[in-house]
Amino acid sequence: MAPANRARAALTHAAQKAHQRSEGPPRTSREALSTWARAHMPDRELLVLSNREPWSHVQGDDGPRAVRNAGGLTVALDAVMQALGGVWVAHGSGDADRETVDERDRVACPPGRPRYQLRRVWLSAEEQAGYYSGFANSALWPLCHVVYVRPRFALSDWEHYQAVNRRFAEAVLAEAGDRPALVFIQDYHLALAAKYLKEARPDLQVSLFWHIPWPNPEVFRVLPWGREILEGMLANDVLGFHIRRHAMNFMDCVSDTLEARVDVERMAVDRGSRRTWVRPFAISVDAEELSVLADSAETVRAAERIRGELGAEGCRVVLGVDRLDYTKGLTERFAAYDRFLEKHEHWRGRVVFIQVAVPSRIELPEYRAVGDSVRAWTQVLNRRFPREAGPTVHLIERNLDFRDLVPLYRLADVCMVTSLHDGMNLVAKEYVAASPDLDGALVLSPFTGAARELEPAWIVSPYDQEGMADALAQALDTPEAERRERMGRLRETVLRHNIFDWTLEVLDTIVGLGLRTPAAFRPPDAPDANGTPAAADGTPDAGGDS
Ligand code: ADQ
Repeated sequence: MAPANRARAALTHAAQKAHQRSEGPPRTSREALSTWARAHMPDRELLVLSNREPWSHVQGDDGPRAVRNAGGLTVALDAVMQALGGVWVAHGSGDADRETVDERDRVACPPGRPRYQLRRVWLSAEEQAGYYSGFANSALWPLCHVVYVRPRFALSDWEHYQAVNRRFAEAVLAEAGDRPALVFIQDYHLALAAKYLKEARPDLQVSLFWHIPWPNPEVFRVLPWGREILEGMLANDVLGFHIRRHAMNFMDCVSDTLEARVDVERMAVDRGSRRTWVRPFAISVDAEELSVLADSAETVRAAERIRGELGAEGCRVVLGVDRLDYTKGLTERFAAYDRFLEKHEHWRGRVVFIQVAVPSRIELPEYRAVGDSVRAWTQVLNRRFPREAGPTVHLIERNLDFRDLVPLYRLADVCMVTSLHDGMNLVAKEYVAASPDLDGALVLSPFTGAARELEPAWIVSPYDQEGMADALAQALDTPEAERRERMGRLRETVLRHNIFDWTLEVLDTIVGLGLRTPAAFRPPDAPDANGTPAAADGTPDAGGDS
């Protein structure tokens, strides 16, 4: 390298380091979350309930092998569970799961370093088809996402959904015994679990986080069992959504459907003798870990190796990373890419598009159709816009390990997130966290929860093909200084609020609002702010028999 170039490289490096320092440390570390949990939840067991298990066992050449079902949420809850040592109840889906549990269907986790118990619930193929593929993914998922895919409402799916929710609740109750416990339920697979839990144990503290959007009443009212779903959800003490809009939509649906007092100012719903607090909590990623991994020499080397393998030397790289799901706007993205190359000719042959797409819910026809569409578009684009050094579009249809995904984030000059509707979208935040050199640009759909926080992105509607093609061109054409400045602001936002902040906020709110709930709405035996148990009629216990 010539001395002038070396000097410039050193100055750039110094400026990046200074910028990274100015971003400051994340507010909550994994250790801080563990310390908080031990200090604030010492007297009750934590029970997490989710459809997906944090660890699966799969058959390997030398017998069962433990596989971590990674994801920001699993990692954060795993940290709390390791600190507190509770029980995680989930569907046992690995092909060696049954071989690895004890007589109570439990396996100690993390394997090899046991700190908490995973209690597996078994579902038959029929239950899985009705509860998961049926009601959860063919009725609730399209209903909540409002992307013009018509939800399917089948009575047998609904019956399986109720039965499986009850099965999960029974497993939680068996694990709780008669001890005080805080149950933290995840997502739309388990809308009814709280109701079954509270029927048996009104004193349990039960909360649900809903990871997908919530529709407005006009959309919601087509659900034949809308009343039952809302009643089930109102059995929770705290209900969390990613953004305020989804929380408000939920409260509007309650107002329209049930006899209940909806207090918009306090964000609380009172029904009979129960109160449910409704709150927004924006989920995030383990931003610091991603940033450090992306900054490592190993990642930089891997990124350059991939560049060579894909024939992308001298080219800019555009990236998409998604489950193959119709809500992610993949067809719209490919169509916009086609228009981009058609209209912005100077980029032809100078940009490579990498789409990493993990197959998802392939038992459903709508999902197989997304795969077909993406494969067809890849062929069309590669035919229309050939390049000498390699294909214009690379479609990688598999699940990548984080160590393989982060180099792609690092390599990408632009990441496209084009969801037609999305609760949050973690890919947007992962990409920003994994761009420590500030060399990147995010094209982001306004219909993601993430768009509320990531305003310096190039925000454009996936329904606007022309706009998306132009936004992509702008993201590539914008001078480097502005691109870096925008990425710097995005990183500041993502690093300031990580997945451990989210977990701490949710748990702290559950504990704190439990204390603030007026006695009239508190279940018998639940302690008030002074730790005084309430009397059976809900009034505070006078503390003696005099
Ligand atoms: P998802 O709809 O699954 O999550 P998203 O938030 O983007 O969507 O998370 C996807 C995760 O899967 C990311 O961590 C990403 O890295 C990973 N992933 C995607 N494709 C992959 C591949 N090919 N290989 C490896 N990993 C891949 C739901 C809601 C979202 C909400 C999250 C969390 O739909 O709106 O943000 O839950 O609450």
